Amino acid sequence: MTKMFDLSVYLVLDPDLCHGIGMVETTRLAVAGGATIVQLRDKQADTAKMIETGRALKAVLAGTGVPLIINDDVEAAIAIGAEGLHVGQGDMVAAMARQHIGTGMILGLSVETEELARRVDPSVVDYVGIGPVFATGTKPDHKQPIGFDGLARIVAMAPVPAVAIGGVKAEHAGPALAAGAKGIAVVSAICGQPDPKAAAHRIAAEIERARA
Ligand code: TZP
Ligand code: MG
Repeated sequence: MTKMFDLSVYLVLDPDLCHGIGMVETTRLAVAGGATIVQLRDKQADTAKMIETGRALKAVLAGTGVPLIINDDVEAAIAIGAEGLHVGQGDMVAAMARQHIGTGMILGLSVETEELARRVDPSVVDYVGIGPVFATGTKPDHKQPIGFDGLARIVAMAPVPAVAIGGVKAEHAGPALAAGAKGIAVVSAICGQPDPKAAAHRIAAEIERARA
């Protein structure tokens, strides 16, 4: 099965950072600016809340072609009819997640080391999120930052496309792509920004520039 997804401008939502205008409006604006994929990540929400928010996001994404990925909640991802699921190393193991969601949904996995990247099964996992590139306040429990050197080493071991995450801003699109990533995943570079559309557009433009 061919799964179409574009990791270029990967918006990861955070309910606290998005609280001003909310996750749904942030998503609408970010996609208007060029976000290519959106993840609902709400570590405090229960499944019912994830489903409620996810359905609202699905509605705002309808017709845009931008896939919705649900973080760490298989049941919600299925109930929402989301395009994908993302799991971390502490979450349900990827092979098990794949069994639950079936072959048609996108499955993303967070990897923090070369060894974890090497162990990724490309028949199970569609993409990896690699990081944190930099220290970030958005994920207080993050692992040791890897920098662009670490990113390049880990990307090289991964058998599937990779997106760089962790303290990444528009100006890091160039070095992230040079390290082999297909795009950058951002929370605070879009969520809570005064103009999320312009913020997403700036990232999209930097990605294009890096590819030119
Ligand atoms: N995983 C690794 S770092 C991170 C996640 C979810 C947070 C990234 O947030 P920001 O604001 O883009 O640094
Ligand atoms: Mg997790």
